[in-house]
Amino acid sequence: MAVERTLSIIKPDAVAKNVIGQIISRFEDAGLSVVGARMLQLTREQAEGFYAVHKERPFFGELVDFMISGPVFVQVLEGEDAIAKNRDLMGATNPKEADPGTIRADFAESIDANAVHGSDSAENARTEIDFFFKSDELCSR
Ligand code: RTP
Ligand code: MG
Repeated sequence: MAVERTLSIIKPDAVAKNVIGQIISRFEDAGLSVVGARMLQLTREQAEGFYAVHKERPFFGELVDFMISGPVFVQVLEGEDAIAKNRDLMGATNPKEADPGTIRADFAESIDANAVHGSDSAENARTEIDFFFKSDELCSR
């Protein structure tokens, strides 16, 4: 397994619930490290650009409205097999279908307000990390 980086977003619902720290602990306990992070309020243009791959989907409008409904916490996680490991820790997109003990099972309310985003491939991880961070804003251990 290779050391990888992946983009994680703690979405507005989880930020509003004040569980940023609890979610980061899940990542750290699984062997992932935060190598860059910041809190921001996405603009509509940023949210539309970030989720452009979904722009033809019926849920696109709701997804963008939700992602700009409050601040988000964006972070880059680094570690062995980080992309798949993050997806495993997140759980299924719909929290009702997420395995017990996953972040979405424990912190999410609905398929829209589902607590976290995680990159789903190495190529998308690179694109998504570059969307939010300059290289000198990321620091490996
Ligand atoms: P994410 O991109 O946020 O990490 O989530 P994901 O890979 O598990 O799911 P994806 O298919 O990429 O969808 C992105 C987000 O759109 C919302 N969604 N709503 N109503 C629906 O059928 C539906 N499907 C997806 C979710 O909030 C999902 O996280
Ligand atoms: Mg996705």
